[in-house]
Amino acid sequence: MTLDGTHKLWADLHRPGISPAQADFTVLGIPFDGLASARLGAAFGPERIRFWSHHLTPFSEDRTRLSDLNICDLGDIAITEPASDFPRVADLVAGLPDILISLGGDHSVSIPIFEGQRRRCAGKRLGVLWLDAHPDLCDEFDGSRRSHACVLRRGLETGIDPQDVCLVGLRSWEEQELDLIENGGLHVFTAAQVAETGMGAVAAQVRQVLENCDAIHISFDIDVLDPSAAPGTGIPDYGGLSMREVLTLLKAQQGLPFIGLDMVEVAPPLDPSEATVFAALKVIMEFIALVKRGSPGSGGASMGRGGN
Ligand SMILES: [Mn+2]
Repeated sequence: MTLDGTHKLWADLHRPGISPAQADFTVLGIPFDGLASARLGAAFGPERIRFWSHHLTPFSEDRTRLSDLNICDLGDIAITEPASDFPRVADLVAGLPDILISLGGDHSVSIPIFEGQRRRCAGKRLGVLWLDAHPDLCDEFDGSRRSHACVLRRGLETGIDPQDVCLVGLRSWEEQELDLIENGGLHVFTAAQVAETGMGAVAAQVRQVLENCDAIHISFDIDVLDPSAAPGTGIPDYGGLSMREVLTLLKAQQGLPFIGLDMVEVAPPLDPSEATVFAALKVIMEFIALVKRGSPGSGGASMGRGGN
């Protein structure tokens, strides 16, 4: 056993010294939980996710070989004051040439990520796959318009068309969100619908929506999973998805033009087993493999140019 890792960072995929232009994926940590409304801890997500990435192998579960891919890990961007620091995140994302993998942080850090992705897809249709127990469609929450409960509302204000947004795994609501949920034109697939109709059917409907888009960003709140699988998150809500359902959903989207994945609300201090961190890593590594499988003949920095 090697306590400091049997592999290098990101299962050996991180290439020290390369730039995003030379990489297939750029990783950015945003260790900030100052806009979470309940239990803190998500600020420790990036460090623990990176730490345990040293113990993963460069393969997906279907044995897709990942070792010819290049990750540029830019490290963390510190958020002290969201009003002045969020724009730095947006600017960085807007200038990326490759696929973003961001590590939260509470979900509020995805507000500038949506802004950045929207900017780099100017004039194109940006689709969103939103996996979360919550729709985060509040206009204001806890006295802030940047709360982690307002993220998708702010995203829509950047010009993302509700018709290009699929929300999967929802099961918790605020009164102020209901009008947009019921009449806003978004594609809503609740956790209960997934249980009743099966993820295979839901995944096919999601694909029909996202196929119309020029670029796709996945926003992944770890609380979309059932708390029995991922308890280390600020506001656990039972009746959630299984990891297998999540993987079925992702696999059905192969070949779509992905430009990013944000992984948020992973709060390691709230789960001493750290299984929640491994859940996040499973999604990240399977996302990397999904992108590779969807880019025939890829490998190296030629793939993953969906949004540019
Ligand atoms: Mn959530």
